[in-house]
Amino acid sequence: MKLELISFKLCPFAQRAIISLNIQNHDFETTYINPMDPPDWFKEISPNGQVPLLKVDDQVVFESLVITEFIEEISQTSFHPKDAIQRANNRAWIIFSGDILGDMFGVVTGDEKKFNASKVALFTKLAKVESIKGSEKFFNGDEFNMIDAAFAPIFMRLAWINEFTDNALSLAEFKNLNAWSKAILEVETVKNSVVDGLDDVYYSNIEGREGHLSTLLVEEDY
Ligand SMILES: N[C@@H](CCC(=O)N[C@@H](CS)C(=O)NCC(=O)O)C(=O)O
Repeated sequence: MKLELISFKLCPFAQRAIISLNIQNHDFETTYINPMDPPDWFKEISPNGQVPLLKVDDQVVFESLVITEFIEEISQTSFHPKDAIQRANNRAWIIFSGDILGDMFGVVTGDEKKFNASKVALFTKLAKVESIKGSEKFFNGDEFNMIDAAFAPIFMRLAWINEFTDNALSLAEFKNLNAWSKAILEVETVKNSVVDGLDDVYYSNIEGREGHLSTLLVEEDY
C-alpha cells in the first residue's frame, strides 16, 4: 500500500497525521502544498479542499481524525487504549481538541475583541481538560497514544506563542496540562513532526495576520 500525505507545513491537523504515521511505523511520502492557493491536481482529488489528505494508492482519505483512525486500522500496533470506554472517551476528547484549535485560530488572527473572546473560549476549554486530566505522564498513563498526538500541535503552538510574547497564553494555572504539555513536547516523534524552523514561520505568520496577538510579540531576533 503506497501512502502519500498531502500536507501544509503550518497545518496542525496535518501534524496529527504525521505523528500517527511515524509512531505506527509507516513509510510514506509527504507532499507540501498551500491549501489557500492549491494546485489543480489537488483540487481534482480533494473532496473538501483541505489538508491533510492521505493518498492510499489511487484512493484518498480526508479529515485528520478519520486519517488517524484509518492509520490505526492498517497498523500492526494500536495507538489507542484497549478498554472500550477509555477509547470512546479518548475519541471524544480528540474531537474536543479540534474545537480548541478553532479557538487558537481566533487568538492568532483576531482583532483585540476577537482575541479576547477566543482566549476566554480557549481557556474555558483548557480548564475542562485540566479537570479530567490526571497526573499521569500522558493522557492515559505512560504510553503515548493518539489523544496525545491530537493535543501535540496545540501544545507546540501554545509554547511558541508563550515564547514569542510575554507568556500571553501561559498554562501555569493548569498544573496537569502544563506537565502533560512538557511530556508531549519532549517526544522525538512530536519534535520531528514539523519541518526545521517552523517556529520562525509561525512567528512570521502571527506578524502577517496583523491581529491583536501580533501587537503582543516581543521584538527579538527570530
Ligand atoms: N477538519 C479538518 C480541518 C483541516 C483544515 O482546516 N485544514 C486547513 C489547513 S490547516 C485547510 O486546508 N484550509 C484550507 C481551506 O479550508 O480551504 C481536519 O481535521 O482535517
